[in-house]
Amino acid sequence: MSTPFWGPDFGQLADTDPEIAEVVLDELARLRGGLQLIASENLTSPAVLAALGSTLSNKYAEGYPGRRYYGGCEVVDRAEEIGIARAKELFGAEHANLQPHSGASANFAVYAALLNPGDTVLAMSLPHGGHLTHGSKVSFSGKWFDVAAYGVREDTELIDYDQVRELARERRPKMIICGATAYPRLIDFAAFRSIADEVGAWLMVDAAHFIGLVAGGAIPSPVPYADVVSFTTHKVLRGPRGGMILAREELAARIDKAVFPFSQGGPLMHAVAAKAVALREAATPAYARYARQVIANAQVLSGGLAAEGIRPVAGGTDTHLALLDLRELDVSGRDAEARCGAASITLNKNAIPYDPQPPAISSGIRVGTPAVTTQGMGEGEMKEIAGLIARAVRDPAAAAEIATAVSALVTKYPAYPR
Ligand code: DSN
Repeated sequence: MSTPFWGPDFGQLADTDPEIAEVVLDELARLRGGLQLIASENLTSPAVLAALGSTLSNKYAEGYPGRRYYGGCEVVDRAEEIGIARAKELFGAEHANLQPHSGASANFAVYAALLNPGDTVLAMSLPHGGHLTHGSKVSFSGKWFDVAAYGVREDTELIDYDQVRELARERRPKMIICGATAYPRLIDFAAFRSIADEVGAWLMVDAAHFIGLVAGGAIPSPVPYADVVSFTTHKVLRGPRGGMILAREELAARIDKAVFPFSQGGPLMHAVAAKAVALREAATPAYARYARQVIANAQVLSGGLAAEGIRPVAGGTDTHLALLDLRELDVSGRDAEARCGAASITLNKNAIPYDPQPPAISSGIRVGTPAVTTQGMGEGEMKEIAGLIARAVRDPAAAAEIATAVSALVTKYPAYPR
């Protein structure tokens, strides 16, 4: 490098703004001090953080590489071109757009590219594991589009593909969405493709939760089946907070125009560069091992909780997350989340399919292994964690004792080792 890197300097932050410096340090201490089991979170690498905390944040770069509305974009163009090339290669995609600020922004752009307000969309219902942007009335998707919702079968808790086909025949959606936030099993993309083809619908796969497992070759890819694949970059994929869209070449211009200028302004070029870094990391053999270990860990954690009398929804997991039904224990998801929090275990309450409780209380919890696997934990630690979760949920009085055991674990497998 011809010039010195002007990167994150914590001393300057501490001098300029001690209040925010304290927040940053406290959050690092929180990450290091407990178990992070939120299935949609991970611990991104120092290299990704360095790109995020760089001077690329300064640049206005509306448009795309070589076609910008501002001068001086020749350097940031390189970051986006490198990132696009890496995304296309890693996922075998014909087109990639790295500019969406988030998963919701990416999904908004896909709707904008392929649909008009009032068009019909068929997507998984939120209470059965879908996402707000898949047709919830409180999001643009449910307010501006006509949404038909499929779910999981009550007996198997697996996606009811017969229901998907029947609803598609009856409602003739213009777009079908698959992908979920709380579905632990693999999705049959070929079945969705066949249903979409039968009714002439676009197939959008929201791969936010599992794209990191796809990147590591640990589960099948939706790319050969979908017209468009949207995702966030910060979950298993372990990149910066943000979104991305992959598409067939014939949809490239529509997707790009829907991101900018239709729904976003200037791209966050520091985030685009950080996404490129994450894609490079995800193309390594070490990352492929990581992705496989994330699943192995989730399976042991889910099995360990089952052995403790906590029922895994859908009988277990093929992915990075498990959804647990707490009704046998007579503890709500809300109380379980609080009890685990008191024991330094961070996880979230979650609706289970056919949940008798409202979402703010819920009957389940969701656990995921991306972060603890990044910390180097394996199956042995997952067995121990299953026991700690079960005890924390059952016995609020044991919180301090459990927190001591958690502290021993995270001292051995630290987040962001010093
Ligand atoms: N908030 C994410 C999750 O936790 O699954 C989805 O957007």
